[in-house]
Amino acid sequence: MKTSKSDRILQALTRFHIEIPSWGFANTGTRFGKFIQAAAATTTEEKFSDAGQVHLLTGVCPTIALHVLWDFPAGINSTDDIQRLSERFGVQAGSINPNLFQDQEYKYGSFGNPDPAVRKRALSHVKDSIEIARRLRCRDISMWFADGSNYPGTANIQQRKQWFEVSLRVSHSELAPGQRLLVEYKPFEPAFYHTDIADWGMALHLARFAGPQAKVLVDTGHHYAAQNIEQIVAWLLSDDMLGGFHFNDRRYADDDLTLGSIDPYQVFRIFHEILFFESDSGKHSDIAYMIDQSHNLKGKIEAMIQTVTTAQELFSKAALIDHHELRDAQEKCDLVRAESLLQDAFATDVRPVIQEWRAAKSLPKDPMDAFRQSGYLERIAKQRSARNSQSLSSYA
Ligand code: RM4
Ligand code: MN
Ligand code: MN
Repeated sequence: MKTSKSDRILQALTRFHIEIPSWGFANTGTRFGKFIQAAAATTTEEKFSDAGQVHLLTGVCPTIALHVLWDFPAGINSTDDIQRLSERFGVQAGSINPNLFQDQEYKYGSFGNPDPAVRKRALSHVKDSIEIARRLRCRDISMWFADGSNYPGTANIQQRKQWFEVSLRVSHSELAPGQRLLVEYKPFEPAFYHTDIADWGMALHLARFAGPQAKVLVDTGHHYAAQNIEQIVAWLLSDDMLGGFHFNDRRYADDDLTLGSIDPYQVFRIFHEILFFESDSGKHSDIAYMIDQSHNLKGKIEAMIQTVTTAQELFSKAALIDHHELRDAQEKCDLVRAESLLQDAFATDVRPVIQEWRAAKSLPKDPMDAFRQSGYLERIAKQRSARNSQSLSSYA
């Protein structure tokens, strides 16, 4: 590979970080049940420990996304514990995710619930989440709502839109300077007739309504099957409204599969739009790259390492595209030349350069192999198996 090409890769790698989700290390399942893994994390401490391993071996995951209900059992009073875990395991608290979907009160919605007492409760949970984020010096509060309805006529869609507008604006007013409210959208599931924030247009509207520190969060699994996600990314970037990603892959719905396992070209095209935007505009995009996956069958830490290395590879490939030449081909409507620039970059094997970069940073050249050699998995499986065997294996 030419030096100029490997330089582009090395430059891209230097800036690439990705956040891992605490819930990705715990037992998760489908609506038909959970398959328990002996090594799954059973406590927040274990989630931090596993995240620490991923960061230790890859060097690019300095933060962990936390879910308030699952990781802060004492709410705001859990922040000191989290701080201690951060110091002990070498990973900082990252995005803070309020949980507005699990409690019984939220059966008919949170911000969209017809009962004002439930809406108030949801808002107060968001305020607590913002305070948690402030205490831990976390920038982003990621808002995902399960709100919606299952049958036509059962929910007042317009009224609920207004409730969302008001509650998000109030939430925004609680933010400290520099903090951000990220609004996630999802077209269906758990609700199957309507979802209150169903697509990026609705999320964009609500983020704008909430205030200048609110941005849109794109979860790659939250689209209809044929949606052109990179176009959404390009539009949000041009309006300075793209806050971050929840990366995962999918074949059918919100499958939460490993990034790039089904369609790596899709992820590559997303990264390309981001890098092309930067070179076109001269602006540096300030996007939180986060993983939102749940591995029911794969080993959780292995799946996370696989995701992180795939993300690095696809980001590096996208960095190979010569933007100057691409613009020229686009202007001349030289279609095949333009398209080939993407295809050639995608086809390039960037792994040797990534290995070189790892070696220069005293990281293992092959993080997966290093993990398998480390004995960590065997150790935690032994320590955790008794606790995991008592875990519920069914949702019913
Ligand atoms: C949702 C959504 C959220 C995540 C929950 C657990 O489908 O992707 O981001 O927090 O799952
Ligand atoms: Mn998500
Ligand atoms: Mn999801």
